[in-house]
Amino acid sequence: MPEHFTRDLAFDYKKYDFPNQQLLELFQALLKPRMIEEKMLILLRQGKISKWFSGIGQEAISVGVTMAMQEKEYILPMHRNLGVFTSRNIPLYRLFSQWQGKASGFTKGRDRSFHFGTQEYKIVGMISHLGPQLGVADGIALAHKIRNEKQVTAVFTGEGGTSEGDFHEALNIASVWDLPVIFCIENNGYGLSTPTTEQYRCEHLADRAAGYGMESHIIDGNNILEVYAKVSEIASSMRENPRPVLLEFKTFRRRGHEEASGTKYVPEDLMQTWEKKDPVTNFREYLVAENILTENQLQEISDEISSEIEEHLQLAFSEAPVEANLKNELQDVYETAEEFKIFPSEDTQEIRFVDAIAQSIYESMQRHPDLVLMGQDIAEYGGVFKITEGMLERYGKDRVRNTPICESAIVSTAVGLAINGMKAMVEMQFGDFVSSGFNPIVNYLAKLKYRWDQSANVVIRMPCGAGVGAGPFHSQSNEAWFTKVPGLKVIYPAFPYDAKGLLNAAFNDPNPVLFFEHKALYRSIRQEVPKDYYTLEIGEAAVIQEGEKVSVVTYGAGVHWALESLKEEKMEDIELIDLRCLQPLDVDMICESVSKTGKVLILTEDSLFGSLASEISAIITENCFEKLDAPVLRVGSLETPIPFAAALEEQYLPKQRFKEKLQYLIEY
Ligand SMILES: Cc1ncc(C[n+]2csc(CCOP(=O)(O)OP(=O)(O)O)c2C)c(N)n1
Repeated sequence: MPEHFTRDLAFDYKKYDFPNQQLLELFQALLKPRMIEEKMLILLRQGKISKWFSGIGQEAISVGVTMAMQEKEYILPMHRNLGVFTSRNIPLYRLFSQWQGKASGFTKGRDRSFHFGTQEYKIVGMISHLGPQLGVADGIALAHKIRNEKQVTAVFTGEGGTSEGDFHEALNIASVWDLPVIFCIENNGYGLSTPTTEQYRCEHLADRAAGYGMESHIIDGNNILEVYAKVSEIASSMRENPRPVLLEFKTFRRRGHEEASGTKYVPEDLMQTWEKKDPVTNFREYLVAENILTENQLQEISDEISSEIEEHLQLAFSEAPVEANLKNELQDVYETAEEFKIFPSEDTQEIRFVDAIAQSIYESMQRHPDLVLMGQDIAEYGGVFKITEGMLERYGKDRVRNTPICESAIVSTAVGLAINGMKAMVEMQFGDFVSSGFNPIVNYLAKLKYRWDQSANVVIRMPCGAGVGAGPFHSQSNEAWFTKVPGLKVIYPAFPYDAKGLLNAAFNDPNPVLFFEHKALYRSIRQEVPKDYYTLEIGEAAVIQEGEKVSVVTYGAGVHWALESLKEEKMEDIELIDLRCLQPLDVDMICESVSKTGKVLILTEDSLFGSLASEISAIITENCFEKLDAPVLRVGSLETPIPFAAALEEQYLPKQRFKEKLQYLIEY
């Protein structure tokens, strides 16, 4: 017995029957993240690397799960899963450069630590918000399932993350849709400083699976062989019989939440208990005791890893820091859309706004066999506005999907579909409900391209707007929540022709697009629209009426209110601009018009404070000040929630105030 082998092992490794070579490979994979972390601790103390979330003592989970997966299968790790990255054989200098914010990393210095993904290694890293990636795993798995590829997807969360709504939503979707996702909970006792007793009240988190109608297993997360054996077996069975499985890995966080934050809230005896269960030492001692690993081999393996670490660290340290390049920063927020335009034919028919949208979806489903529609009640029922009626019969259940009521995880699922090579449309039942899916839109979707160069072809349709007596939660104009988030495109058409051409363009665009559809226009506005498929340019406004006296800049229902008022009040010579797209905004057309008329009124259905109208006003003041003959004026809804009763709603909306302000400007 070797000298250092001084105690009984914490695990019965013997019951697993793996060839020696495989055991050695597992050991090597297990040792690597440990040795990297030990080195990182030194560098951290020397101030040479930034913030670090230690996974010391938890490596068997990352390594065991990754080794049990096929290389082509996606893994979505968390902040303590270094072993996932090393087991996928990412060159260490790239990881080190990533942690130092250097160009050879994965985010060009734009994001830190493990906040990145890489298609090359089939890893999709976390965003700080923890929960959203569970839904992203659903989307990745859904794409595999639709393509019948027999692949599983593994996603990680800590036990703290299981308290987020995203956890519940993602597991529920995976269950309802039989998605082959391995949900891995690393239960390490603490979420930052919060112990499990203050995080949840069930005995085991695995017990929650029953509530989702899902299979679950509890696995000793410190026993590499148990992790590897069970996950291998479960993954093979899931490939043949697609279904989600919840795994709770019991383990312990032996270091502070982040290095330097300490562990003084953790009882000493707990630390000691778990130290004895260390996954690396126990496995090493077993292999040595069984003569599977000789002392010489152990030395060789350690030396090899050590010199790999040193060599790659030198590479990373010798790399120059990233330099700020304004052009690159700005151009990497959006994926460049391919030049793609299909001109409208002259064969037209008069249709309603709602029909134009339905036509676009129908034709786009035809053109893009990888486009998936998701939304509440959109399949058999056809959606609450009947826009997707008939799509299920035509395109089938795989591509036209009713969703549970879970906006957040459905947006995340759409992200996952896009990451795994498909296109997704999400219909918000009412645009108001987007608040429940806000996080993955503004944090995941919007930042993907900029962070790790991943485009996301996701269109979120937003039935919106007031004037239909629908009250505070079915009437909002919330476009300004999104126009200020770099990475999103925002389209808001006012006519059937634009709606069809722009929605078609949105499905072609590789960027996330929010597509606003005013409900009051659905069945009230008709227009001659080309029967065939065509696209319009995203980002071009339209002059609806030319004039010299005043420019009216508006969008959505505002265009129709303006047209009505101009007609009713016989206000002539007014230039009316329909923005059509709010992000990107056609600043040139706005400035051109204002330079010509010298007066401008910006009309929005939104409340004014912080609205797009305010932004446009600032743009005009900054760019066209010398051309102005009057103050830039805005008119919008009241600074109140949207009321239900007709008289209140009428007072809330800016229709009447628009006429008064326009008259004032004409006379100014
Ligand atoms: C939505 C959100 N809330 C809070 C935080 C801050 N935060 C980061 S990690 C963490 C603890 C996570 O605990 P757990 O999921 O158990 O993972 P562990 O760190 O233990 O591996 C907290 C509170 C966050 N990143 N995101």
